[in-house]
Amino acid sequence: MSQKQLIMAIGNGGCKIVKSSALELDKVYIDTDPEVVEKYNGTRIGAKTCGKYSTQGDVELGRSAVLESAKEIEKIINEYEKVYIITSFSGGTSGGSTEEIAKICISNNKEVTVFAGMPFDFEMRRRTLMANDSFKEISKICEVKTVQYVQDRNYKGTIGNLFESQNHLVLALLEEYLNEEN
Ligand SMILES: Nc1nc2c(ncn2[C@@H]2O[C@H](COP(=O)(O)OP(=O)(O)OP(=O)(O)O)[C@@H](O)[C@H]2O)c(=O)[nH]1
Ligand SMILES: [Mg+2]
Repeated sequence: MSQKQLIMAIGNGGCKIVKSSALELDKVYIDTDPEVVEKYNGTRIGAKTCGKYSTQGDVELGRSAVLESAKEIEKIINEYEKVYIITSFSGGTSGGSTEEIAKICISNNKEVTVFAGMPFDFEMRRRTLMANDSFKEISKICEVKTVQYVQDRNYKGTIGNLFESQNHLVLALLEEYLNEEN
């Protein structure tokens, strides 16, 4: 593939997924949460919109954060032709910011595909509802591929192990996509 490609992690879950990827493509980490941004040496969006914290689950704040920081996003994507967004739906950043960033990519003539983990059964039902909404809305503007990790009822491992399993599945989806493209 001769096109310049960028992997963009969005939100806390997205950053964790991308951090575990061995793919040798350029990577950026984006979040509204200053702690996460520091940890991954990423870019903070929406500092005025969100203040000290992240969107704390507010999709509308996630959207506003991107509008506040649109210039930074445009600068980041400028040299690329294809953007692969990796996220984990159900947060305000993963849902609201992802949708607005995808719109910026499209209006700057970038190809954009979203790869997202969906919430686990043990999380609050509200998270599943929010994730489903984000999937529906973002699917209207670009391709969205999701991973729904189904837990075994007798699973005895830790939550950390479950997240890791889902991280691998999301990255496998991206790798499969890249192989098909090349
Ligand atoms: N696959 C995976 N998912 C994770 C991980 N950590 C958190 N998540 C999931 O990510 C989803 C979204 O939560 P966050 O990533 O914290 O939300 P956010 O996008 O940062 O948005 P805010 O609401 O602004 O904090 C939740 O359903 C979490 O279960 C992880 O390590 N791997
Ligand atoms: Mg967060």
